[in-house]
Order: sequence, then structure tokens, then C-alpha cells
Amino acid sequence: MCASGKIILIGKRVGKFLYLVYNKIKIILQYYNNMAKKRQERTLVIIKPDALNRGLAGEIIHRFERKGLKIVGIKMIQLDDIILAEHYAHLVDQPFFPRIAKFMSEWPVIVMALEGLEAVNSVRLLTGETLGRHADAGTIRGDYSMSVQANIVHASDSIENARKELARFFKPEELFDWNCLDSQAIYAEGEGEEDDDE
Ligand code: IDP
Ligand code: MG
Repeated sequence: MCASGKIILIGKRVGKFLYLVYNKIKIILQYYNNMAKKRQERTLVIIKPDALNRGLAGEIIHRFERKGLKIVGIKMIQLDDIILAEHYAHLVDQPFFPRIAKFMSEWPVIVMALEGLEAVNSVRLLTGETLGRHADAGTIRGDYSMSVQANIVHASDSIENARKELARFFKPEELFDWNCLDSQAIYAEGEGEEDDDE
């Protein structure tokens, strides 16, 4: 191939590469634009070892799905002391921390990323208060737990913590931006958009 042929070929490849990069950036920008416009949030749920050992994982996932929250990431992982010390940094000095760390690392857990309008608060409401035997009936902890430690699920407690916790447990490519066909039935048209005064 002559020199000009090679230059044309390289030019075509560079052009194709730049086009792919442009499309990827466009998709990412569109995603963040939609999230900002529609007050969509993402939050982290951990299905704890007591739920897995009691065969409740499906029931827990089902509750969040039935509510209308969208699963945008899900996987089974085994936690270790390092990630637990980070995740429960607010509790590491408590005398019960070693027991929680042992409990949470002895069996695998399921981590889940959920998306929806005001998802952080909505998931906390479904989860119920920390001590299972005091949690309201109808909440996950209220219906399935008698314990403070074995309380079925973890749920992020603020938008800021949700962001940090999702980054702790998921790689970006493990989170999916997919269009749920049901969303038109779950929300009213325009609900959650900037000019929507609910
Ligand atoms: P939360 O899970 O409702 O957000 P946190 O105060 O953040 O509650 O505590 C994290 C987890 O640590 C709880 O879900 C529970 O499993 C455990 N935990 C909290 N307080 C105690 C306690 O007093 N004894 C034993 N475990 C506790
Ligand atoms: Mg907490």
C-alpha cells in the first residue's frame, strides 16, 4: 500500500475511534442529564447473611421490585474486614463491631443497586428501623427480624452515602442504565421533573 493509502486508512480508523468515543460520551451525558432532570436517585441495598440463610433473598428482592424500584445492579459477594471497616466506619469503635464484622463476612451477601424517584428515602422506609423487633409491621425488618444485628438488609441512609456505597461495591460497568417499560405505569407523566411541583 502506498503512503497516501496508509494515511487514508489511519485517518478512517482515527475517525471511527473518535466517533465511538463521541457516542459513549453522549450516552453518559444523556444519562446524567436525565437523572438530574427527573430527581432519580440510586441507592445501595445489602441482603445480609441472615436473610440468605433463611431463604428470604427472593422475598426481599421481590418487595423492592413490587414497589417500583428498578434494579440497576445486583451480585453476590463475600465481604472482608477491610471493606467492612470502611462500610461501617461509624461503628468501628463500638464494642459490638467485631461481632458484626464476623457475621457479615462469614457468609456471602447480595449487593443491589436500586433506582427510582427519591430512592434513598423510599428504600429506607421499606427497610424499617434498625432494631427488627421495634420496626413497624409492613417494613422488611418489621416483618422478618427480631434482632439488631440480624436485621435482613442494609440500606444507604443519605444521597451522599448512597453515592459512596455504590462506588464501594460496584464497578461502573456493573451498573446498568436501562429503560424499564413499566416506568410509565409506575410514575405519572412528568412526575419528578424539575418543574413538577408535587
Ligand atoms: P442501619 O442499618 O439501620 O442504618 P446503623 O446504625 O447504620 O443502622 O448500623 C449498621 C448496622 O450495625 C445495623 O444494621 C446493625 O446490623 C448493626 N448494629 C447497629 N447497632 C448495633 C448494636 O447496638 N448492636 C449490634 N449491632 C448493631
Ligand atoms: Mg446505617
